[in-house]
Formats: sequence, C-alpha cells, structure tokens
Amino acid sequence: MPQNAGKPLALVLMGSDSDLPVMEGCLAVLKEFGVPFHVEFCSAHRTPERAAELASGAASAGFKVIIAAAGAAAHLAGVLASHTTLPVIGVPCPSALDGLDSLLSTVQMPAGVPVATVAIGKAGGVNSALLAVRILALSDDSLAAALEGYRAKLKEKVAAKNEALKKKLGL
Ligand code: RP5
Repeated sequence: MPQNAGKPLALVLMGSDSDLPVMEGCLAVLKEFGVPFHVEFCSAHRTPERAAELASGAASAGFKVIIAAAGAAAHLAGVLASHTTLPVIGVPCPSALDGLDSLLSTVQMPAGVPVATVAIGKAGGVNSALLAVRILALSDDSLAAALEGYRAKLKEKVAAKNEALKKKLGL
C-alpha cells in the first residue's frame, strides 16, 4: 500500500461513460496496487471549465499523476497537460475509426506539453495504471516491491501457458 494516509494520488478522468469499458482495467489495476484515486467523467469539449479546474488544481490537491481517457477527437489528455506540470498519461479509446483518430489526437502533442500515450483500448487502460504505479513507485518502496511481484506473476502466467501448450500437443 502506498504511504499517503488514503489521500488520492491518481486523478482518473474519462471523456464519457462510453470510455468506461476501456478504463475498467485501469481502475482494477489501481485497486490491485492499493493506489487511492479520484475518478470522474470530464470532457475537454463538453465540460471544458471542469477539465481546466481539475487539472490546474490537481498538484495542490496532492495528486501525483493524471490519467485521461478519450476517444475520437481525443483532446482531453492534452488539455489537462496544458494546465498542470504533473505527468499526464493519455489513453486513446476505440472510436468509429477504430481508435486511430484517438491515438493521433492524444499522442501528437506540440513540443513543450507532453502526454505519455499508451495503446488504444483495453491494453492501454491497464498500462495507463501500471505506468502511473511506476511513476508513484519512484518515491514509494512498497509500490516498487509490488511491481516486482506483478512482473514475476506475468512470467508465471507465460510458463503456465507453455505447460498447457505442451500438454495439449502431447509433448
Ligand atoms: C469523446 O467522445 C469521449 O471520450 C468518447 O470516447 C467519445 C464519444 O462520447 P459519447 O458520445 O459516447 O459520449 O469525447
């Protein structure tokens, strides 16, 4: 568990409830690592004032990292990054164009305003949380140890799949 007396460390924003299926994996990973978070639907286009308010107040509220998921003309992560110096992780969500528009809208930031962009869709949702945990683990030994445990489990899963494959093929 991170040592912060339960204060939210990660601010997780989604452009719409239609992004939730992608972000369920993100929220599950944050819970798994015991990272306290605040989550909210907030759109760069539909609620621009709230987006600016959340991002500009995030550092003073004690947040250490922001995760922003959006699809299509996915400007949320970039807009948030323009209002804060906290690290912002962008998750491109699937869209009518399979998320390629979301990916390009999120990743193609102008020099000076970075957004760490993960993969389109559910893998990106999970990785956004893992990247946030890696950032928090820089100053939290218990999270760093938990990440080592997570990595070990990934290896065990692959080993189990290899055993199952051998069994299936009778090798
Ligand atoms: C984006 O537009 C949202 O992030 C969502 O991915 C997409 C569509 O939103 P809805 O019309 O489903 O609310 O701003």
